[in-house]
Amino acid sequence: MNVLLALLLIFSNPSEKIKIVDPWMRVGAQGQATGLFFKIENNSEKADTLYKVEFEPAGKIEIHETYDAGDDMMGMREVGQIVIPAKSSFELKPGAHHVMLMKLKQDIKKGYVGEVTLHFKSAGKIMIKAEAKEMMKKQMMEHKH
Ligand SMILES: [Cu+2]
Repeated sequence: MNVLLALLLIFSNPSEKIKIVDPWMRVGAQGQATGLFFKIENNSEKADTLYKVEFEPAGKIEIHETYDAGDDMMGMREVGQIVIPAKSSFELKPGAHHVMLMKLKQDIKKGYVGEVTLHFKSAGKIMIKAEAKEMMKKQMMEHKH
């Protein structure tokens, strides 16, 4: 067990300057838009920037932030990029920053696994697989038996 743990640490840590944790997307219908979420861990000594996302089934992709539009309304607006400072992490999640997958060319159904390419200024291209899930607020309920 200790050996295994040590091996895991060796293989997972130092080389991965940028690590993507728990990627997922919300289900969506053809022609509509949906959200892509994940946590970015920057283990390097310098800041890095996520500036572009590619996902073939989306006709248009933007990086969004959510803001308080007053009157209990939430708005979304495009931000060109996300900067992750050195030795820190940044979480994209519902109600906050997210990747907007727009003009979907197909339905994204529950259980679908999408291949997404993230572009970072320093770390370059990182490929991830994001599974489609139905709703946002009960990620914590996944561990039920
Ligand atoms: Cu959005």
